[in-house]
Amino acid sequence: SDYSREPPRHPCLKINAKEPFNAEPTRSALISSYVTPVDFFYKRNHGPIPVMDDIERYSISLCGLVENSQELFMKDIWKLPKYTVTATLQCAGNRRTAMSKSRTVRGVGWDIAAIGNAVWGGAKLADVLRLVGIPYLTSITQSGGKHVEFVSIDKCKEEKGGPYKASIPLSQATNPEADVLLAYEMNGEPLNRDHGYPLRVVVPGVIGARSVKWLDSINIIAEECQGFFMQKDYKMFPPTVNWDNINWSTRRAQMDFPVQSAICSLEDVSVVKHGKITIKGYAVSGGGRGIERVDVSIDGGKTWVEATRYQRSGIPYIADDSSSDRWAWVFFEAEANIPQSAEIVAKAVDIAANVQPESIDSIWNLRGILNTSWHRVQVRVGQ
Ligand code: MTE
Ligand code: MO
Repeated sequence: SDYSREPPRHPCLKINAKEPFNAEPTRSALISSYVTPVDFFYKRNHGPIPVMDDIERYSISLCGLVENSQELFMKDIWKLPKYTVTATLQCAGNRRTAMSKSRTVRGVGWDIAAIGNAVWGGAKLADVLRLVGIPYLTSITQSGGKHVEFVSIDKCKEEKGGPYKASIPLSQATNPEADVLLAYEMNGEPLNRDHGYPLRVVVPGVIGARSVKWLDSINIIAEECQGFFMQKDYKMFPPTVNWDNINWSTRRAQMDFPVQSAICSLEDVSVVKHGKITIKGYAVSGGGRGIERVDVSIDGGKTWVEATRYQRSGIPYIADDSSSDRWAWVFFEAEANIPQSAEIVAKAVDIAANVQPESIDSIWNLRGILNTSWHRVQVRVGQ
C-alpha cells in the first residue's frame, strides 16, 4: 500500500496508528466546542487516503436491483436539495484502550475521543434513491432489493486489497427522517481528504463504520453487504467468546450505538487544586434517542447528582425538543467539592431509559467494541 500521499494533519492529534492513519484529539480539545473543528475530529482509516483530483470526472454508480441504473456526477448531487444535519459520529472502538486493560482485545487502541460532532452538508440518500425510481419509505424493491450497499474507493488489507464497504437497510435509506446523507461538506467546508472527499455517507445514530467515506458506488442488494467490516468485524460478542470458538455468523452487524458518556475535563488520574472543580464531558445515544439525564458521582458511584445538559451553550438541552439536535451529542457539566481524593464517575440515561453498564467485564468482547461502561477518573487534591 502507498502512504506517500497522505494529507497534512494537525500536530495536536494523538496518533494511535500511523499506517493506516488513526488519530484522536486530546480530551480537552474534544469538548472545547459543541461542533468539533475538522482538525480535531478523529480520523479512522483502514488504508491509504485516496487521491481524487479530477472532481469533474468523479461519479458514483447506482446499480443493482433497480429499474434504471445510473451514473451520478457531483453536479447531479449538488442539484438535489441540500440538507445540513448536525450529527455525532462515533467509532465502535471508542474507549477500547480501557476495555483492553480489563482483558486483552484485538484492535486499534482509542481513549475516549474516537467521537466527534459535525454539521454535515449534502443530499439526502432518500432523494438520491428517488432519482433511480425508489420511492420514499421502501423496504423492498420490485426486484427484491432490501439493502443499500456503499462501496468506497480506498483499498484495505482486511478486504484483501479491495475497497471498504458496508450496507444499511433500504427502509432506513429511503426514510427522509433518518437523515442519511451523501455529504460533500463538513462544518460548512468541502469535505477534506481524511473525512471522505469528495463524497461520503453519514448514517446518523449508527456506529461510524457504516458511514462509508470516498464513495464509489451504491448497490441495491437483496442480502446485507458481505464485506469484512459487516460480517467479520464490528459485531458484539458475549464475554465468553474467544478467538478459538468465535462463529461470526451467529451475530448481527452492529448498527445503532448504545448510550454513551465520558468525562473530558479530567484525565484518568489528575491532581486538582483545593475547592470546586468542574466535571464536563459528552453524552450521546444511538438511533436518534435523546439524552434524558446524565448522573455524576464523586464517590465512585455510591451517590449521584444530576449534571446540567446543553448543546449550543446557554440553551438547556431537552431531549426530543424541536430546538435540539436529534442526532448530536450533548455536553454535560457539574460542579463538585472534592475531598482529599475521589473517584469521579459519569453515566448517561437515554430517552428509552437505557443506562450505561457499570462494569467493563459485563460487556467485555474480544474485539473491544462498544465500551460504554461508566466512565471513571481519579482525582487527588494537591497544591
Ligand atoms: N470508509 C472508508 N472508505 N474507509 C474506512 O476505513 N472507516 C469507517 C468509516 N468509513 C472507513 C470508512 C470507520 S470504522 C469510522 S469510525 C468512520 O469512517 C470514521 O470517520 P472519520 O475518519 O471521518 O472520523
Ligand atoms: Mo470505526
